[in-house]
Amino acid sequence: MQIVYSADHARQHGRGELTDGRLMPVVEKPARAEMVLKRAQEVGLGDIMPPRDFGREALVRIHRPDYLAFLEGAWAEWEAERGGETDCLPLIWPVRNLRAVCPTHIDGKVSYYALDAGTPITPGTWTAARASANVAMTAADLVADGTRAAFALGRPPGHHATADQLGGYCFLNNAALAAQRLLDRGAERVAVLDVDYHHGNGTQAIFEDRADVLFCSLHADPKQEFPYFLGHADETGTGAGEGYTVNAPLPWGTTAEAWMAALERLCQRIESYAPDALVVSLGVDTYKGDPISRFALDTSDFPPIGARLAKLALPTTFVMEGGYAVEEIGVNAVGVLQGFEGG
Ligand code: OKS
Ligand code: ZN
Repeated sequence: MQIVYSADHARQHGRGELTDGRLMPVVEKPARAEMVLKRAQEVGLGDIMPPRDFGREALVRIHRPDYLAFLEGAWAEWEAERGGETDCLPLIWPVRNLRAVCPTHIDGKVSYYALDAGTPITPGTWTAARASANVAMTAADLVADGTRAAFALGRPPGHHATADQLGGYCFLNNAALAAQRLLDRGAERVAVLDVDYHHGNGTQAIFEDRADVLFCSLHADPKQEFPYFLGHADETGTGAGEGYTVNAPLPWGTTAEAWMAALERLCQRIESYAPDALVVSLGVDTYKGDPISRFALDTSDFPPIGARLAKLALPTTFVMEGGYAVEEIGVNAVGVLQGFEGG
């Protein structure tokens, strides 16, 4: 399998995330991608190539121009106001009974453009996020060119990022950009299957009113788990997109057996949609040892996931999302891809 990778991911290294009432070391850190790369090399998964730069015109296919301008300039504004000692994090949101009018001061702006306080903007965020997006779009291009499958080995992840908001460690929606790239390269219908432990609220929001992208996700029930405010089973799409969003929320403690049964249902929906290509938001935070998650999949459960996806017989772009058990992330993520190639 062709692998796309950029060392620029390491430019995103937050100093802290607000979690459990404390500023804690970030879990979404450079070692994650390095461990996946190391494992891919160990098992000879495939050739590794750098991304090409798709530029701003590709990003505005999915993201709002004012959001991109914010992301590009946020660190400089923060540094000018606060010095460079701390990461840029929000503290107030335009929630119920407030108005979502974008402020001019960086404190207000970051709150307007963020959906949580766990996603630090750092000196390298803009560089790293663009590299991750370019990795995803390069992988999609390979698939558009006729490659059976490609793996976008990037971070920061993307599936929580919306057209105009960062959050859940995500800035640019890499999977959405990959799907859009496939459409722009001639696909008529693309399915996005999100197997990360968390609901891909950003991807769903981006495509909810469209029928040219089927969004399917299995994830921890938002009644119990981040991102809490999207990902329920009754969200089925809006307007022209009605019927093209499918959510399978699962309870804490979900085992491989129940998880695979849910995957089977989503795969059947994808088969009936008959897309031209598949994008997989590949998170392995479903692993039982994940430090922030509560599903019970074991390392041996990951290859069968890839094998089932291979049976869809679709040109497939895998885009790396979550997974925070750093010691096992390589074996688990590459395990899915090995299962795909063997299946
Ligand atoms: C805050 C928890 C934030 C969870 C972010 C989830 C990131 C992720 N302590 N998304 O797929 O893995
Ligand atoms: Zn996740």
